[in-house]
Formats: sequence, C-alpha cells, structure tokens
Amino acid sequence: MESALTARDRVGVQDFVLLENHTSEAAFIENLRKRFKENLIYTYIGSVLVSVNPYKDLEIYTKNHMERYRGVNFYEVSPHIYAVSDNSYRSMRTERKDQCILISGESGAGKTEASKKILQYYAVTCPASDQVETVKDRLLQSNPVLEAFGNAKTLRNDNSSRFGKYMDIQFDFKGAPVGGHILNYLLEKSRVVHQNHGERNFHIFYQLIEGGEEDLLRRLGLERNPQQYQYLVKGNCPKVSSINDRSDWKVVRKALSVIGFNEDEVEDLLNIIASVLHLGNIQYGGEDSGNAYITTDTQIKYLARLLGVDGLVLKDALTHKKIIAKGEELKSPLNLEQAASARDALSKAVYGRTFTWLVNKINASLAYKTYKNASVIGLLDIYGFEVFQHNSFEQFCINYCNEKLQQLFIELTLKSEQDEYEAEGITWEPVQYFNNKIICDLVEEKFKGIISILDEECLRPGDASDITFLEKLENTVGGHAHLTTHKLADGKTRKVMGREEFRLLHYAGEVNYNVNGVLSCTHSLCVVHPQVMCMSENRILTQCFDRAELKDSKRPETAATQFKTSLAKLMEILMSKEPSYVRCIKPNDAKQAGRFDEVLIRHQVKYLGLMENLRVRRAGFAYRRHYETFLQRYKSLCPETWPSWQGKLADGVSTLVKHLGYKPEEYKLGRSKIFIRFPKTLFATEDALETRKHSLGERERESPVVVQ
Ligand code: AD9
Ligand code: MG
Repeated sequence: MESALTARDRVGVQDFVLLENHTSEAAFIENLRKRFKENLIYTYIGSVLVSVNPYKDLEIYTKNHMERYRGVNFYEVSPHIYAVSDNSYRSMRTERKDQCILISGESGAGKTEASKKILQYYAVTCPASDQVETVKDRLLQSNPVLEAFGNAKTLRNDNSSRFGKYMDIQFDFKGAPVGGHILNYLLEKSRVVHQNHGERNFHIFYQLIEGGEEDLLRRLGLERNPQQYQYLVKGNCPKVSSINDRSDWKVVRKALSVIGFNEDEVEDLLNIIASVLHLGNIQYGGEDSGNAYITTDTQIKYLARLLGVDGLVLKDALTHKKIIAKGEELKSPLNLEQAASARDALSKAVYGRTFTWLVNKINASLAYKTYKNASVIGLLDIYGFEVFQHNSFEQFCINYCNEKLQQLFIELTLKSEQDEYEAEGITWEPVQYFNNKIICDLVEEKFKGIISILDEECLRPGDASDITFLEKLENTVGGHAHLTTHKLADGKTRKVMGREEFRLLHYAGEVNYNVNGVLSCTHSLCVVHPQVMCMSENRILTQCFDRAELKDSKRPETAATQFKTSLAKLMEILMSKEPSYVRCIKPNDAKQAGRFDEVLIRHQVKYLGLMENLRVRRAGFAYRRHYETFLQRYKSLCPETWPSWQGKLADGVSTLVKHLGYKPEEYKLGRSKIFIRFPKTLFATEDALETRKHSLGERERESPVVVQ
C-alpha cells in the first residue's frame, strides 16, 4: 500500500510527541486548532488517539477510507479511528490477546459516534459468512434500539447516552465477528419522571407518539401529542430540529425485528412504555397532610389493561406503603407528596428494569455459543467527567467511574511502557505522576469510604437522613486532603459551600456534591411495587420483578454499592485486555461546526490528562519501531540497505542510522525494536524520505514505499 500521507495531513504535527515544545499547553492547543481548521480531527499522543468533534459530516468514513487503513501500520497513514480499530484487530489476531478500546470525553464529545465507527469498520472489513452477516446486522442494529431507550436530548447533546456501555465483540479463529455481549451501567432513571428545561425524556416515548400507527396508539390509549403527558412536558421541548422521531420509530421497529424480538415481545415492550406515560398522568386528591387518593381513574383503567394487573390492587399500591418488620407486614396510607413520589418511583423502577431486560434480550440474540474460544475486542463508551451547577448522586457515580478509569489509564500506560523497556532490555528512568488511588480509596474503602458511610446511613433504621450522612462524612473523613465540607476545623463555616454539600477534589478538578435526596436515590424500592409487578401478566415485567426477590429477607444492596461492584468487575475485565485509548474533545458548547472554543478545550485537555499522557510518552523514548518496519520504510536513504539488506535486521538498522548520522544518545537498539528518544530525530528522517521521494519523482511511483 502506498504511503497515504499528503501535505495536508501534515498540518501541525500528527503526533503530539513531535511538538517542539511538548510541555507547553498552549502549543498543544495550537496544534489541535491548526488541524481542526483543516478538518483534521484526529491526532495521536503516541498510540492514544485524540479526536475533536467536527459537528459536521466529513468524507472520511467511506469504504475507501476503511480499505486504506486495513492491515496498515499506525504511523504510515494519517491518524484515524480506523487506524486504532485496525491496530486492535491485528494485535488480537497476531498476538492472540484480547483487546479493549476505551473511549472517553465529556458529553457531546463524540464517544458514541466513535464507537459506532469502530463497529462499522469491523462489520465492513472483517471476513464474512452467512452466519456472520446475521451477527454483524444484529451488532449494528443493537445501537438504534439501545439509543431509543437509553439516549435523550440534553442541553449538551441532542443524542446523549444516559447510560454507560461496555460491549464485547467476539471473533472466531478466522477473525470473523461471531457474537457480542453488552454490559450497561447506571441508566439515568430520574429522567423518566423529570427533565430540566430544554431537555427531553428518552427518545422512545416521542418516537412512539409521533411514529406509532393509529390503531397501535388507540390500543395503548395514547394521543399523538407529547404535550398531553406529564412525563414529557417538564423540559418544554417536545421537538428537536436534529431529530426526526417519526422516521426513527421506523428504524427502531425494524431493528427490533432484526435483533429477533417477536411480535408478542414488542407488544409487551410497548405496553410498558405506554404504561409509564399513563403512570405519569395519575393525579392525586387530598389534603397536604391527609391521605392521598387517586382522581384519574381512566389512567388506572389503561394501566390495569396494559400491565395485566388488578386496578384496585394497583390503586392501593399507589396510595399506600408496606413495610415488613419482624416478618409482619404493616400497611399505612401515603400523603400527597409521598404518593406522588411512590408513583414516580414505580415509573423509574419499571423503566429501569425494562431497560436491563432489553439489554439481556439483545445479549441473548448476540450470544456466541462457543464463547470460550472467541477472541474479544471490547468497546467502552461511558459518561465523561461531569460538573454542573448542581451535582447529585448521579454525578458522584459518574465522576467516581472516571476516577477509576483514570487510575486504570495511568497504571496501564506506565506499566506497558515499563514492560516494553524491560522486554527489550532497555534501561529507563521511571516517571513521577499523580496517582489518584487516594481519591478512589476515599470513595470505595471499606468502613471509611464515602460509599460505605452512605450504605450505613441508608440501611440504618430510625432518624437517618441526608444531613446525618453528611455529618457522618465530616466525622469520619473530614480531615481528608481530597474532601471538604462547609465545616472548618475551628468550628467556623465555609461561605462558598452550601450546608448540604461536600466537595471532592477529583484528579480533574473540584466538584461540590449536594446530598439532598441522596438517601432516597440509593435506597431500593419499598416492597409494594415488586409485589404488584410480580402479579403482572406482562411477560417482560414478570421477568423483571421476580417473586424470589420478595422472599429474600436479606437487606437489599444499595444502588451505590451495586455501582461500585459493577465498576470493580469492569476494571477486572479491562485489566485483562490490552487497551487502546480514544480521547474525545468537544470543540464548543453550541454544537456548531468550525468553532474552536479555546477555554472549553483547555479545560478538557486538562481533565483528560493529555499533557500528563504526553509527558509520560516523552519521558522515555518518543518512538519505537520493529526493526523490519523501520528498515522497510527508510532503507532507501542508505546505499548499503537499498534496495534490500541481507544480514540481520538489527545490523541493517544500525548501519542505516549510523549513515543517517544518529548520535548514540538519540537512540537505543533493543531486542526487536529501535527506540528513538527525540521526535526531531525521526522527523528529520521523515523529511529526508520526503525529499528523496520528490527528487525521484516518477521513479518513486514505480517503487512505492511498501508498508506491512
Ligand atoms: V454523551 O456523553 O453520550 O452525551 P457523546 O457520546 O460523547 O456524548 P456523541 O457521540 O453522541 O457524543 O456525539 C454528539 C454529536 O456530535 C453527534 O450526534 C454528531 O452530531 C456529532 N459528532 C460526533 N462525532 C462526530 C464525527 N466523527 N463526525 C461528525 C460527529 N459528527
Ligand atoms: Mg454517547
């Protein structure tokens, strides 16, 4: 394959390690800016891909582009998401090691688009057969379904993923994709019942209302007007210019059948979606302090039919709570506020569990029978670090997740560098870096960690409240270097912080978390809901609400602990694989093409740890190449190695670099690779190659640089 680099590709440097002034953040950003203006959205830091969202369709994802990257070495073509995809694929094939590609960045930075591009690359370039075609289709079609149920319009992104996703793509011994498996993390269930101004509920609700056929809507008792539904009006944003709910509905219906949902399952699924809307329209009467009663019987009628439950039992469940104490069931009426929150809790539980059911169902359809023999490439598309004006339990979990991923990143990047030098017999100086383990420990340590303290308060009977949790936090970890509350050591209070907040100093910066509602967020449902839902005739709900759960006398795990456990499992999965990284950057908050907001970008460069990443990469040897690849590329620059070298590869490389005038401190020869310390050395060699190509003109075309 001919070297595909053109003069345009060389705007700025295509690998940040080649920057003259590599410690300067300004130089880093200037390089990003220069390339972004030329629509060069991808740049490397060594093998890490930095990607800036162009907010416009670029002609760089065609089949021709895919072909250009297939089987080609990283540095021979311009940086691209396909290069990362191909590199992982080839490592998986040649080294027989499972891979993972970790995609990070803030909301709207392009993570989900990147993961879709990777999946498409494999679908197009990997070997195929009839059975494989079905799997490829299902893998691709799982996206519109998961996005319909798990994505929503937010202020930051019209198609924001409101859940974290890790997807394994499984390949057989021929390298064909034969299966997949998805793990989902922390769906933002609060969106089902409430949306901020300018935001929407999950796409599926609008798709059903806008796109659903007349008789379907009639059967579900729905009107073709989102404004009729309390759960859809909170954000005052029923329509989004970049979204066509009606055509998306068709896409989703088709995707459901490709994945293998039968008509009964689709019917049950839509019954649930409609039920959530009816639940939202349930209204209560009664005095503030008195017992609440339901005033909207039509909704109960629809709900009873769609969910296959007894209307009276449902009414009872929506106005009473049951507590099991010492084996006895106690039932007491709810007041207005409690009843409304019981209704919303039921909606969130039904939607959340249905989403998990959906993921399980997709997994069943992607299941590869002889999974144990498959090689795997995992894709992680998970929420980036979030800092809002008001940060709640959800932001706490999201940022904790990012803290863990950063830890993994530091450990693996440094570890792999170190391992490589060791394997090649090269000595090097270890690099100092900030290890954020201290923050991870603060969150997750047994007994003394924030989650443990939260659990304790959640499960403690009596007067436990959001504020007692905060007090306990102050008493237990108040002196920690990374945690502050409004109380100062001398008993005075900190003005800048609210009474209901605690502040964590994350690796990426400070975030104030409000504890208001944290206990109810982490609590599991009170027993009424599972009891009613277990009686449902809806076949999905009977799977989601298991009767066994009612009998289980153990205290349920809190949401925080569940999240911690699932993250620990994720870390284990990722640790067992060879990672590649895609760091996504959002260029502006207006979702506009061509706008490069420096302040916003500087902030992301900081919390993505890109400068630190570059420092680590530069501290050792900026470049390393297998002898064979190096020789193949540059052999024409030395008469003794051109047109071919007959001796040992290492000797050939040694002869070549001596001829090029490399000084001994500029490089080292390892067991199978040459290590070059300074980028400028390689840069000069690249320039020499370029000059030679130009001077050879036509002849060069006859004898192209062959890259393996
Ligand atoms: V969130 O954390 O899920 O809210 P993401 O996933 O990081 O976020 P997403 O991939 O959804 O962001 O990208 C946001 C929008 O940017 C997309 O809907 C596209 O309109 C746009 N985008 C992102 N990447 C590209 C790209 N490579 N080319 C063109 C892009 N447009
Ligand atoms: Mg996303």
